[in-house]
Amino acid sequence: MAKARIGLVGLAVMGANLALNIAEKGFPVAVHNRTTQRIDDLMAAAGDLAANLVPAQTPEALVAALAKPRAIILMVKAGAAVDAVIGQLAPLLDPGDILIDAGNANFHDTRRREKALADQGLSFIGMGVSGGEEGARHGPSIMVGGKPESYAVIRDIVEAIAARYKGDPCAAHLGPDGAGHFVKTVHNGIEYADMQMIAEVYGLLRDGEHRNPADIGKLFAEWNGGPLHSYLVEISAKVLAAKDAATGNPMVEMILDKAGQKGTGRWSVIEALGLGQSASTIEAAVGARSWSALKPARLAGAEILAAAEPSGREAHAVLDGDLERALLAAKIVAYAQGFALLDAASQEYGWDLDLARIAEIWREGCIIRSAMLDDMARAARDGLPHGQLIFAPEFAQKLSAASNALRRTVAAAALKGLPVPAFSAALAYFDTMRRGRGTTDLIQAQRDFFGAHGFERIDGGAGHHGPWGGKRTG
Ligand code: 2AM
Repeated sequence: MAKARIGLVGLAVMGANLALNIAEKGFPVAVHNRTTQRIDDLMAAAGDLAANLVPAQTPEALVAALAKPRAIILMVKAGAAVDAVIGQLAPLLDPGDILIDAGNANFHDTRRREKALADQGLSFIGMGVSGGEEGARHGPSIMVGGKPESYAVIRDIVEAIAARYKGDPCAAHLGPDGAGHFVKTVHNGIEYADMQMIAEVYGLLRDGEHRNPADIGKLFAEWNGGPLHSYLVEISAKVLAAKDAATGNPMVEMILDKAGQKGTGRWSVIEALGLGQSASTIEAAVGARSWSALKPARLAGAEILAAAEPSGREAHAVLDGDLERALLAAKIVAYAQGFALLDAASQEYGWDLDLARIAEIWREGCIIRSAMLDDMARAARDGLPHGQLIFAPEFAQKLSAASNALRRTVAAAALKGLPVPAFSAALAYFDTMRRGRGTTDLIQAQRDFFGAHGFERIDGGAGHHGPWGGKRTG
């Protein structure tokens, strides 16, 4: 048999679906998994596509099945498993061969692996893949980091298996080493914020307006026909309409309110802080998931803090129209913070990220795909004033028009005693960025008072000290 164009290791759900996608696009793909039963299962389930799958029972057989230069996709558990598989394969490979990590790696790991493998003459690509199981099978969004010449070897395959937006593949080489995995991390961070904001609307309608899930789901389905059109609003509508087969209750009401997380949201926040930024909407979403895990404490808190129940909470209605605009405004801020984070990292690591291209490859295939990303891509192409998406004319106008709805929503939530951390963070950022004069003059004075840190004067010059006399303590 002719040699396979590409190899794939790791045949859990994502890997198996990606292998079928590659096979379907006409590329012979050699497949391997540590637990070989998964190889047999895939072959059995592949139907006609089995003709393009080459089962390899061992890493050696996998390597032997590949045309040179060999390219092998790793779709194994992020972390130690990636290093373990690299450790197995690298000694079997020749200079010029390429390993491609398609999992959700921390980009610092990707940079480390790229360096280590380069020392052995091997190429390493960090490839972010978004779209879940369905995307992997029928077209994900693919964010590639690595050497351009390595990407050139697999580009035809990557573009063939990616989702398409009006014919344009949702796949791109975004920069060297960890760039692809970093962009995927921020994609996931934005996803966290987007999901949290939708959940905050759900909470306001459920606990503030006593609306049932089916009713809220209908509202989301309506919104999905307008400017909020997006995969996450669409699936939220479907989720809220679903009934639990066992009890007949709305499915969502049978689900424990404790959200899981794997790390990409947290990494976004950590990287933002490390770069001197604050992706506060993403932080709010990550924090909300962490707080959700404190279920027993929250149940206790409902009793211990019962006296704090706000009075007159029914008086502060939140209106559907306001909620729709509030979600739009908050979502724009979340994406803006995500793009600002990408820009900061791009400068720090010398990646030269093309923000417009990133927005373009997120238009289809990935979890945050939405109508708005095409507009964001256009805005980024035109250049973001001061690097801020919220200053781009179209978005400045949209935000300004929706900002009072966001304000009323956050105010109503506060008066009702309902938490909306991501909405609140979005509003605080918006109000900070539209005020030329902030309040850190006082912070600088405080710092100078206790630490003699000095300050800049508005009439010029740095390193000034205030008239605090001998009162300084440190
Ligand atoms: P398994 O089926 O043998 O467990 C997701 O867990 C995927 O990562 C699975 O394909 C799993 O293989 C693989 N995986 C996890 N840890 C691994 C390791 N240390 N070596 C090889 N594959 C691993």
